[in-house]
Amino acid sequence: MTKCAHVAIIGRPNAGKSTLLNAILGEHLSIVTPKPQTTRRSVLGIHTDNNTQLIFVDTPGVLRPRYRLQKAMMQYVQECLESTDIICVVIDTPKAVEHDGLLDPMMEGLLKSVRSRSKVPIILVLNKMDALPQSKLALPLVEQARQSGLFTKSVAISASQGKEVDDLVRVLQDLAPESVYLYDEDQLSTLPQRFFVAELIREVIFKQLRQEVPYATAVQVLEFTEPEVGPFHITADITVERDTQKIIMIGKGGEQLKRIRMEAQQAIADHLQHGVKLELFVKVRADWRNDRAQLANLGY
Ligand SMILES: Nc1nc2c(ncn2[C@@H]2O[C@H](COP(=O)(O)OP(=O)(O)OP(=O)(O)O)[C@@H](O)[C@H]2O)c(=O)[nH]1
Ligand SMILES: [Mg+2]
Repeated sequence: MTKCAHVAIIGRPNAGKSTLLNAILGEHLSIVTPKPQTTRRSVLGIHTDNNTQLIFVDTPGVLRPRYRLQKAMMQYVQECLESTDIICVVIDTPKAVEHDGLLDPMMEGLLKSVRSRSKVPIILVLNKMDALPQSKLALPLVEQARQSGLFTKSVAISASQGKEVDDLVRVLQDLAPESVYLYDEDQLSTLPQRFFVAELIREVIFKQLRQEVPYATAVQVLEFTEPEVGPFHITADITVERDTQKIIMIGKGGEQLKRIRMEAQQAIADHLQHGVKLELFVKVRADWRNDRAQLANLGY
């Protein structure tokens, strides 16, 4: 008999949730940057091995929403928690040891409310162990987790180095209930190719631009054609909130936008394993992060 489980990956912004999903799948499926609030919606990734299918959902980092966009992001987290068989709570261990403690009030509130409704197993994933001077420094967190009564188990890993990720997968496989597979064994995601293309462009923007601009940016693929010969043609809109941000995005003589285009074109070609010709257009939509219609239009 096969087993199958939905696994929610939740945690604070920048804890390494998307890095973990990618490490488990061995693919760059969910974008990763050094900046918090990189992930904006749920990213589904399927891992089938050992007679067990784990359907992971990487989610946006848990925060107190200021914009309507962030409200939508938190809605994705809530929806994911309501329909999952297992929850992985990822924490930035060095940061928790030095400043934050195990859980901030928001995360604690979220997990307590899950606990009050259901017996779903919650696994504490102590991430970034490579960046902790000594692993024993994490022991007080493990003890705190035990005392909280919220967690089924703790696993210490390094997602970026792929260390102990297999142990975590085994723990999840053991917890999965007997069930038929919900997806084909070789299926990696249910999201369309256009989504991954737009995300790769957003990842480059997060890496190349500073301060508020990446946060005020949305990317939408307008056209994706696959001619019989030659590169795929992809055109995408980059939406920002203000003219000043558009000026930064384009740069002097178009230099900045060219850098974004070149790096994104390469990343997309690597992802699709096919030549790509990418065209980008920068548009201004005032205050889109707070506008319900604009958000829906941009896929949030
Ligand atoms: N040293 C170290 N860094 C890590 C590890 N895992 C992730 N990181 C880094 O932490 C940063 C954030 O990683 P992400 O995977 O984007 O984090 P996230 O939790 O998905 O962040 P949001 O989507 O913003 O909520 C990146 O710079 C990663 O390279 C790890 O195990 N060790
Ligand atoms: Mg992420």
